[in-house]
Amino acid sequence: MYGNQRVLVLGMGDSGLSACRWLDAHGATVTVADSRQSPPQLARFQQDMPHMTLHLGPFDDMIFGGIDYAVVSPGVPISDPAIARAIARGIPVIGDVELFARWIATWPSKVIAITGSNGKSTVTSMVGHLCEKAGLKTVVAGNIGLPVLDALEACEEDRADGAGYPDVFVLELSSFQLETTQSLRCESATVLNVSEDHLDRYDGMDGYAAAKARIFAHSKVQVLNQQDVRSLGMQKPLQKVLTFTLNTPTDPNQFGLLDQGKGIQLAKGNTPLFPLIDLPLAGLHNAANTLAALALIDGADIPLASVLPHIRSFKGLAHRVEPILTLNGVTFIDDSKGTNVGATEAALKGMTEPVLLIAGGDGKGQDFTPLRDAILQSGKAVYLIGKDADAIAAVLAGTSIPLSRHDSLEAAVEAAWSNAREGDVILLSPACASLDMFRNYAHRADVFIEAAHAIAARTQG
Ligand code: UMA
Ligand code: ADP
Repeated sequence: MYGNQRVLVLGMGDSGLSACRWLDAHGATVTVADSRQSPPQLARFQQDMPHMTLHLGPFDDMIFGGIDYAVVSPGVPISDPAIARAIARGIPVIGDVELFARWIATWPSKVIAITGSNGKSTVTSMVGHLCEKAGLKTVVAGNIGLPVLDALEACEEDRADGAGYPDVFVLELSSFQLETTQSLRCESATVLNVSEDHLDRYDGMDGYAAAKARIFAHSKVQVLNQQDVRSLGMQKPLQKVLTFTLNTPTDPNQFGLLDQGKGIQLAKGNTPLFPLIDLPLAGLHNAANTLAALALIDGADIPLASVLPHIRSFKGLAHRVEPILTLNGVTFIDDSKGTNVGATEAALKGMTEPVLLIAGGDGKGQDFTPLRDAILQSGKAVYLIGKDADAIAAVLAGTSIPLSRHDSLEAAVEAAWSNAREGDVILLSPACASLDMFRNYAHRADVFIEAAHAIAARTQG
């Protein structure tokens, strides 16, 4: 398929490794570059693809010599000077999702695509769960963790074994991936919400939102958040639109919450679909996520009746407002995936108990101001860690909320525990990326959980 093509893969993380494997398996001549001296998948790459040339260190013009196009990893900004010069010279620079989109262009499979600042992974896995349980051959991939080209390779192996095409691909796409995607055709797609994130990579919110809006370039049905100005503003003329809201639906194409006197129901227009009280995931933001998931499924022409019975069995994902343990009436909650202000606001708003909040890390250029009201509403004290601890402290200046700074997450957990009283919650919801102190958000969660268990062992032992 790619015979005679000379391709440069930029980045040797999960996406880069999958692109190398895929292109190599389908006949391309591949070279690789990573701007670091020791990229994460180096050992694996050297073992699996010893025949490929690898350049390490800052990108330069040389690496683009003689190539037909470059496949850039999502973590690599296309504004990198050497990449920008290559684009200016007319060298195509695409991402792994674009390679995926071109390959499946003639397949009968439906694509449902999800982006947004928060809730992407929850909605993606919920849609995947519902489709799978409804009996559809379903593949979930993308930013959620499985690179799309690894998913595609598995599909090709299945097809070779006679298994046929998937019925549906459910893709979580980041703004980074969307920047380098042009031809993805979706049955239905959504931008769940837009709040500040990744402002270390974009000039401002407009650029960040514009990257997300690219998901609608060739989408048959748009699913928009009626309560999010930027999402709603992405409506394209003449395109079929379904919306979702936490208010009463005002038109037949709106998913929302309906109260007809027999308990609040998730509904489409006037049609009740599912009792709110039976949702397995806590927090109103998860009701919004479920409404979005149902709208995406409906928009993809999959009968809602086939998925509704399976909402109850969706258990949610780890590290998203996940209770870990309760000790002497104090509950430790892990929201390590709360990596931006919008997520931490949602977590705080969902709490009815007094909260001892552990926050901080790499703020990625965000404005922390919206945290002030959310913390004033349910916060009892704040324990700050990481690079941007001072920036969070600054937005709480002048409030009576006690603040302290800590050199480690373990020390913050200990301090929170020593101030906690029965009925309190100790919530890790950092509003920041973890990379200044941890390998990733899961590592940060592990440290929090271990610290909670250590306190429990000591207290109970
Ligand atoms: N990097 C360099 N130089 C390089 C290449 C990468 O410094 O030459 C750095 C990047 O700046 C980044 C890190 O390496 O900090 C990883 O980048 P990558 O593109 O190699 O990442 P992958 O391992 O391929 O993982 C990517 C997504 N990561 C990013 O977009 C940063 C994963 O999403 C995704 O699961 C995976 O592809 C499969 O599709 C993670 C993520 O954090 C979960 N996404 C961001 C988010 O959700 O907010 C966008
Ligand atoms: P993403 O993949 O977009 O990062 P996740 O589903 O992994 O989203 O959730 C990330 C964080 O955002 C978690 O802290 C979660 O509790 C919170 N969250 C989930 N859905 C929403 C939403 N609709 N609005 C605000 N915050 C949300």
